[in-house]
Amino acid sequence: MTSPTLSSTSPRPEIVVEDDRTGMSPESLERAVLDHLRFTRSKVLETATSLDVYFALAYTVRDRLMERWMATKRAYQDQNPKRVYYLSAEFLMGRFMHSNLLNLGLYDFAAEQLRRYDLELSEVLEHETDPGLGNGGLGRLAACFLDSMATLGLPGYGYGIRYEFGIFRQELSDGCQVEQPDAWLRHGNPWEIRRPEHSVEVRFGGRVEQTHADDGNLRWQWVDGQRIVGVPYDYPVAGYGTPHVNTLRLWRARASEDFDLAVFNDGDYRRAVEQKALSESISKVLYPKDESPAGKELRLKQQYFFVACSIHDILRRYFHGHPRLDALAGKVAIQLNDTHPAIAVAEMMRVLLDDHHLEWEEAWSITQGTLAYTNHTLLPEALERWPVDLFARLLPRHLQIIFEINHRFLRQVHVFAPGDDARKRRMSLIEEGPTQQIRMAHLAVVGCHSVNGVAELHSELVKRDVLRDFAEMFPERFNNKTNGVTPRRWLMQCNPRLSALIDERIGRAWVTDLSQLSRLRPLAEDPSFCEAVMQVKRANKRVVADTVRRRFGLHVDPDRMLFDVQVKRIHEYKRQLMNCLHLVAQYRRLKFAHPDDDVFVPRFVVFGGKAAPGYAQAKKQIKLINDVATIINQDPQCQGKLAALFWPNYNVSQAEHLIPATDLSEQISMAGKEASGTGNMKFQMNGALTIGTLDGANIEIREEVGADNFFLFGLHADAVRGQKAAGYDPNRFIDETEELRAAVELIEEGFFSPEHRDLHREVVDYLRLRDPYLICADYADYARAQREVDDAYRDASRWGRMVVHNIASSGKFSSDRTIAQYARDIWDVTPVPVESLVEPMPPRREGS
Ligand code: 26Q
Repeated sequence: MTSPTLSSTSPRPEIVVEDDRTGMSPESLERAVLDHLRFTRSKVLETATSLDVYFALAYTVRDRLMERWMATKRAYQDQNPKRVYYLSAEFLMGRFMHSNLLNLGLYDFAAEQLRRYDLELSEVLEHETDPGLGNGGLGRLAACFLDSMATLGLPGYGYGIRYEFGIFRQELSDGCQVEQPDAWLRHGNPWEIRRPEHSVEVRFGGRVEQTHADDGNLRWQWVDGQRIVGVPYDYPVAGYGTPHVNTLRLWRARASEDFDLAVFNDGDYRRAVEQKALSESISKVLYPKDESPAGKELRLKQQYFFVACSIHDILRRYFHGHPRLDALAGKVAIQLNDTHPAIAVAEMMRVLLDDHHLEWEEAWSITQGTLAYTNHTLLPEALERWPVDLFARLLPRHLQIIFEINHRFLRQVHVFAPGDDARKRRMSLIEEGPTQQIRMAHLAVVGCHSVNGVAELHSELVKRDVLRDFAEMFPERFNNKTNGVTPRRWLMQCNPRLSALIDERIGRAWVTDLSQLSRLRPLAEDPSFCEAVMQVKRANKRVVADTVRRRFGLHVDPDRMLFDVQVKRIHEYKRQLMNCLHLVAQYRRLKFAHPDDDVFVPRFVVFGGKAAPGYAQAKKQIKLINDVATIINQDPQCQGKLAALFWPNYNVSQAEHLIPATDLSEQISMAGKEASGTGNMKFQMNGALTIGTLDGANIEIREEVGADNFFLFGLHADAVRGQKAAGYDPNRFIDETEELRAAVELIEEGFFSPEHRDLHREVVDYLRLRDPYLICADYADYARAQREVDDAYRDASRWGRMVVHNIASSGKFSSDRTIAQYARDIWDVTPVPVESLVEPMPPRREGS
């Protein structure tokens, strides 16, 4: 599909830095914005809307990334290093403009310049729609990883899908979640560049033919079926403090032209148009993460579509410098972000066998040497499976290859454990049952040289539970890479006040070496520094309090109230319901138990997060939280003491707003269920204290900050297993725990749903009869830890010290550390120098 470019026929043009066009001086920048207004938006200042200004500024910034982007591509081409490809069905990038301004050192310039036209940069930035091409943690992790790869100067690429509709926009109507489409491309997108010359054709359906090759060998060929074209859109990913600009390449599905012609010529115009729309529906919408990922045909098509396009593209780039495939694993590392791209195992084999005529053994060793897999879940019901008959219909050749992989693999299992048929059944890539299913996690483990979990506990549990048999057979494959987050977006960008304060004390090397934050530790004993940190916190809380008043008409006192925040997807295992029960208990205490309780620590309790549209239980919890919040906020007795809010449409931008203003971070999942969590790290970095269980990366956070600076509660993972094995009865705990019993009864009697007293009966039944995530068993200890939170908060200087300890101990949780470990242990890639032809801007301290 690749059409010739100029460079393939003529000598490569030198990159010329036209200072006039892309200069960094205030004059050039001003000229550029005015030019883009005129020539790109057809406006002059007098007629421009602030959306026009946003676009003119975005193009101005983009122009200035271009030289660096081309220089980076040139450097990678010339030096031809081993490259790494991060395949992910989701990239939750967040807005681009702010971080690109910071990376180029242009933030202050832009702010000053706009001010002269009476515009606030922060308001102009609000025009950018937050690209929500992900569900939550896994998609955001992919975005942090791209940031770190660029900043570390690694030749890394992201590959994914350019969904036309991202994760739905969440509205609340009478306290219930309502999903609205997210048409994020409506106004156009200045951050992407369409690259039709690198389009790739992908096949679905058809059949497998056996042919005799000239060399006398038998070959398989996948023929006929429907063909769809993947058109790539590239996004620049700028590193910080380096000229590196890497690429995120997202694929859009289009009907292929000859397909169009053929069907249209049939004369059945209506069918032809329908078929075309059907082909293009592949990249139409991001699937929300469901409570049970039932085999949706379109989702499998999405997965194969982006994997096939990406592998094709990766090999095209590889063949530039290498005539033969035997060097592939030395030149290409492909990381699979969960099993969503796990079909890559079969696709790689198909390409090597059928298109390049390699022998099975060689193809297999190249495939395994190239691919690596990251697991992100311990919930057995969340492991992906696809019905065999669906595969037979859409990907017949891949099915054949998977059966062959399985056949050879089960022979190996037989050698490993002769006669252990139960083990073979457990390990098979094919699950037997009423319908045969392909187990994608098994395919990934068998086809990859590395399998990693995302926090120490998680990686241990992967070996002990979900993939136990595999860990016994291939122990060397299993490893841990504890997640991290980028300190650029999650500290420097979202919390300029705290960043400035840190700079004052330890300089700004922390931005690219977060371990430097440990130098703040001695300052925990310096009351003036602690007070300065708490002043920053109050300033950030005031900003949020202001938003809360304007948007929700709710008055909260940022100077007195503790801001207590739980933001993440709504899921039973994350236990938002336990937090809600505690909120009810707090309310009861104020209202009935001790109305003039003067030791009551005033709190503003914030919940936020989306529920999968089909996840009834999660949606009931949203409604309950909203009903409880409404009663509390209306009650005069709560004025200034207790307020609650379900923050609608939680996304990356809202996180950037809320996290810097949080005092208490709720990380309260049932132990053994949260693979890692990454929100926990963002809160810690921004000086929130954590109330949490021994789950995921909480354990490592607590290890870093010390037990005294972390509010721990709850059963640990083994005790959870013990409870369950012993026949768990939630009622016993409800009866034993007065505070819990009273809270449950208040909900049960319809106190929070006066119009419809039975409304929350189901949530109560859920707790009394099932409580699968042990909320009742953990409640008393949770409430105890919350009382400790109150005690600590009442002692302002103690709290300040704890906050400083938390910030100072967050260095481990930079995604730079995580990526350096992937690069060394799994990918074997090293930084590539890029000589910038443009003058780098000295990184500057940015204003708020
Ligand atoms: C699957 C099938 C059909 C539709 C959707 C899905 C689907 C989509 C997204 C399944 C899972 C996801 C996302 C999972 C996820 O975000 N996991 C989180 O990954 C983080 C990064 O490693 C961890 O920190 C979290 O603990 C983990 O929950």
